[in-house]
Amino acid sequence: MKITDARVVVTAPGRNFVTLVIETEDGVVGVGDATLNGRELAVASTLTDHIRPLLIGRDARRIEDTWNYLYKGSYWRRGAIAMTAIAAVDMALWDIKGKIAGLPVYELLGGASRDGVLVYGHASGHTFDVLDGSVQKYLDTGYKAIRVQASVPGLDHTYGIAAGSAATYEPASGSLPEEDVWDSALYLDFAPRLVSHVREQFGYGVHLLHDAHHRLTPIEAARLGAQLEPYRMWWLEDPTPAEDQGAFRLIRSHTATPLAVGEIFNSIWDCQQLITERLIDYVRASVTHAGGITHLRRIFALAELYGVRTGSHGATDLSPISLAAALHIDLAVPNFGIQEYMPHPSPAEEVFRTGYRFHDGYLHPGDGPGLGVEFDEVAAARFPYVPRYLPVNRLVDGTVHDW
Ligand code: GCO
Ligand code: MG
Repeated sequence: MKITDARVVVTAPGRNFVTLVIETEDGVVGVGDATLNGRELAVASTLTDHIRPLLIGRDARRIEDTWNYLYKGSYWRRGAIAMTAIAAVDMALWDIKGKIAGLPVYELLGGASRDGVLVYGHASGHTFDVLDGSVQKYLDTGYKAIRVQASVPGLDHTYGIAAGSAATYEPASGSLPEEDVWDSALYLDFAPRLVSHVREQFGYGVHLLHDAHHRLTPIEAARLGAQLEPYRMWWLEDPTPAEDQGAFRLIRSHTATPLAVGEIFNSIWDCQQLITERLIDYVRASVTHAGGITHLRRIFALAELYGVRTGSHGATDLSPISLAAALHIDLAVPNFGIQEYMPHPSPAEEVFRTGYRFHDGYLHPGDGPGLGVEFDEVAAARFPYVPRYLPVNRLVDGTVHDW
């Protein structure tokens, strides 16, 4: 079954998404997500200028061979742009395979290991009052797990807080990134108060998560983890930048608060030490940024050997195709932990018609063949690309800081 076309569509229904559409000589069409927040056009060019010519004429059924051809064949390995491009091809080929078989992708991955995929929602607020309202909304909708973030008093702007009653926090449009000012001392005083407040208001019947967004030093992270222990978090996310995997030994030796890391990882090599030394509890690699279903499965299989569970990134910059692919994997793998879920901003649903469904705190990918997402290219053309950057973080004295 030869590939006859592979085209990239960049569209912004509510936010930017990059989608790869692969067509075959039999008329079966597969779709893959290639969105890399703030670097969308680089992945689009990699796919259009360098990968498309390699795909035309290849057998769409040879997923593993195509993955290795693109990964090993390019000589230059890994990196967010290359791995996101390979991921999009891989997702589209799994979509095609499911459609040929007439089966949802999770059936091809070994079938369902559970009835539904536990998800966590994002509650946030500029004040505790707004945060409480947001938590209550998620509880009323049936969520069993909630990430809690609030503006740090003393800082002008804290990343990850939705404006007003909005459910998402998208980067502002513009030709330059916004710049935030960060102060770890203010944050470290505030974060335990934030979580303690939520426990006082809502008790211990809901799982709580919190994201530190790579901003701490290892010893700061160790202290925060220890202070959060009484509140029995589901996880503390990205306490430090994880390029330094060994730093987690220090954090781990000081705290029993579970740790989740990996939304920016793009290969198994980024988390090899974290997993094999059991330095984390959840690996957050995503299907779009970590090489597609083929590679993410390998990361999760390695994690399974060491008792590390999955907790994939699922913010709105991962398109509905990515979320669908994640749900198929989540449903199938034995060591699933939790899936991040932020419903996509309107009008994404006009462009991506999804088959997944939310019920009582769980998502299910649906039982349609393939990934179960229909991509409407005519609708996509109505929403042209808008340049947007993720913000940049600086310390009070102007030093660029991790974020
Ligand atoms: C999360 C993330 C997001 C990312 C964003 C980057 O845990 O959901 O940290 O807020 O920053 O997805 O593109
Ligand atoms: Mg995060």
